[in-house]
Amino acid sequence: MTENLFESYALNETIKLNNRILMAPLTRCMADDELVPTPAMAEYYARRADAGLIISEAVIIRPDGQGYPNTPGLFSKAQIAGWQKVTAAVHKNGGKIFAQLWHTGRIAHPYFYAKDDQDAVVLAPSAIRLEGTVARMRDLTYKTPKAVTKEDIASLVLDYAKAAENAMQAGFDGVEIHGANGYLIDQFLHHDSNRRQDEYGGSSENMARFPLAVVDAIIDKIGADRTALRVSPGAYVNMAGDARDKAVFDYLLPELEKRNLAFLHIGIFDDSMEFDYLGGSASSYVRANYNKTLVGVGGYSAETASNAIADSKFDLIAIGRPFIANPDYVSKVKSKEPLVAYTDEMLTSLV
Ligand code: FNR
Ligand code: 8K6
Repeated sequence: MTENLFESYALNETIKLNNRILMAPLTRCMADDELVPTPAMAEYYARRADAGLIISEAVIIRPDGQGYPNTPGLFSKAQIAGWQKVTAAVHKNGGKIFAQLWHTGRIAHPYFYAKDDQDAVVLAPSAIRLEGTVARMRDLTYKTPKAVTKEDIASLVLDYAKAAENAMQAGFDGVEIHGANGYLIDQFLHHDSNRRQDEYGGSSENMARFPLAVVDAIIDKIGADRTALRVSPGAYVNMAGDARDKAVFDYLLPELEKRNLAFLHIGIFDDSMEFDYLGGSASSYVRANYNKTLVGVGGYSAETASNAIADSKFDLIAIGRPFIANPDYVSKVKSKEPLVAYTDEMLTSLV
């Protein structure tokens, strides 16, 4: 039984989805050296246009947000023009696509944006380095970031809003703010990475201040009906968990609910993971504290997703790795054809 996945779903008055299956954001590191999306990327997304909604791979809002090679941007004219081709190709095939807006914070590396500048900084809420090296570039060790000043914060908020405007100019149907997976916005929301003592740290309200400022600035530019957010209340990547984090999300979720976002999306690789301090899985915790459209994700098959939606665990499902392996995921599920299994080797080419 997977019929409920093929019901249409209105996010709001503006955006109606043909089905409940979202393509999850999937970084592919295939943009050109100016971080412009290529024609091959337009074809890759167009092949997946029968998803109810595609969420693009994470797109950096400005150069110092880059933490991996060849991740696309949305801050130059050429990047906007490149994305126009992607969105046109998806729309031509009857699909919808949101841009995922990204700044990696302390996961950024100057190698990507300031190769010759020894003094180039990495920005984060606090000057706390993540142990380890950049995925795919193991000789690059993470740097100790600079704790952002209030001026840095103001400029980041402006640049998020500008990137959202650029996304609209590029023809996207909306944006999903990447507030998950231990990147900049998430770094403010967890005690492991936010040790600030000013109005951006310490209390739950202070730790949520920058994330909410970004949300509000984007809503102001493009409207709440086209604005979504991904969050990771359970720290599971690029971050250590802290029982005090729950209070931050207890405060954040009702604040988000007031803002009438298009949807809220969980950031997790495996939703069967339980977090002691959340009292269960990330999705069950968010569902209990947030009453609007929720997107589940993380290790679901069409069948388990359909059951979870039937049980009201969330409203929409995002599918990641199976969509890499099966461009025709939606039609295969609908016609009950077998799926190709995902393998990491598939990341080396865009199919
Ligand atoms: C991801 N994921 C991810 N998440 C995100 O918010 N932005 C991103 O750009 C990426 N990039 C990315 C690349 C690759 C290669 C993988 C495998 C994953 C996480 C992704 O959206 C999703 O949450 C997980 O893949 C879990 O869903 P599945 O794959 O079990 O359906
Ligand atoms: C949490 C989202 C992370 C986005 C990072 C992008 C880097 C991609 C790495 C994915 C890991 C999969 C395994 C690597 C196989 C390499 C084959 C080239």
